[in-house]
Amino acid sequence: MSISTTVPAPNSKMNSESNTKKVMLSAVTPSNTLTLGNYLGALKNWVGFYENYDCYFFSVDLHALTARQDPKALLDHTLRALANYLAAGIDPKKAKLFIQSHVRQHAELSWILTCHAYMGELSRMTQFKDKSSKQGQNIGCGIFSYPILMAADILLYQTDLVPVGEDQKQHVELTRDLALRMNHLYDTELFKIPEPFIAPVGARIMSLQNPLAKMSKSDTDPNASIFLTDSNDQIVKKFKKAVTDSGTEITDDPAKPGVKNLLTIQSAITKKPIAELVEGYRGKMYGHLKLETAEMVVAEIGPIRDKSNQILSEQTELMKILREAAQAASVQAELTTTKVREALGLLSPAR
Ligand code: ATP
Ligand code: LTN
Repeated sequence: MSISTTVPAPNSKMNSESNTKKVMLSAVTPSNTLTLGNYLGALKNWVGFYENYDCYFFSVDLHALTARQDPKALLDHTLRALANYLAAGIDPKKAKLFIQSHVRQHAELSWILTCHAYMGELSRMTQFKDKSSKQGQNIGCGIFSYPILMAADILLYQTDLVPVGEDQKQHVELTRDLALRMNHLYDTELFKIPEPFIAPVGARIMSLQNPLAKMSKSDTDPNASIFLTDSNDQIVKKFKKAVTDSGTEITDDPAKPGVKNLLTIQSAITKKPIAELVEGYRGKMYGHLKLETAEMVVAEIGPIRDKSNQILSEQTELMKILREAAQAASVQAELTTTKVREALGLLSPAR
């Protein structure tokens, strides 16, 4: 499979047959407040090149149910994620921003795909292995079939490109396998075969407390992750406490994962190559690196936090955006599900 690490050339953004824009789609699970990892690995890339695509960006509330959620917190996180998308720079006139459960076809297609997926392929998903090992004896079925719902999200809209962080590559590969299987079984092009877009830098931001583990919004150590709700002071404090490595020299060395993580964060924000950043730190101490990284992060995500709070305080406008986008997304979703129902011998209901 070819993995895009550069944005496709402008002339490839059109579907040649229909002369319409290609489709870009992505989502974040509202299992907690979004982190700097979600921002640099996902959101920042969406913002970077969404304007030339027909875009679907949503908050996957049904995915969040794979772990027990406090209902009020789930609602807050679902809306805050969408406010973050807007605050990060996505124009709701140019992209559809909505809540997954508002488009019922996601759940419907997910069931149909479930009946075409294999236990073996799902048990090989590394995220399933990681997450199920933390759930003790009663492992939820949702955590097992989670990638199928993600495949439904993607395939419903005949998606071309899926910008995600490194950890989601395997799920997009499974999506491709399911799409190819269905197209072959029913001898018709039910689904487009999507490609992941993994940014060359920032696709895997590590925990500030354990630079060998991914920064994750469900990490129980509050100092491990920078949240998009953190105050400027909290951001600076967390970076000051960040685990670095033995030694004093600032180099791009796999044996210094803590230092490398801070350089990666800077590189993802400034777009400067890590080698150039390292040059600028010659003769400087880890303390400089931590403080300057904190300042860059404050400058990058501080305005997004403030704008998100403002959007959430005027919820009528947000609700209008979500309602209209869900209606528009439902039209495309229904076209795909009707095609699938016909191919499988399911009678579509009269509308
Ligand atoms: P959870 O802790 O609930 O599993 P998460 O923080 O891992 O959540 P997801 O909702 O699974 O985040 O991911 C949303 C998007 O952010 C995906 O595209 C994912 O690849 C990306 N992403 C998540 N964590 C990171 C990270 N540490 N670095 C870069 N990208 C990330
Ligand atoms: N599983 C993804 C979130 C997700 C997603 C999607 C990402 C759900 N549906 C569709 C891209 C496209 C995750 O990051 N945990």
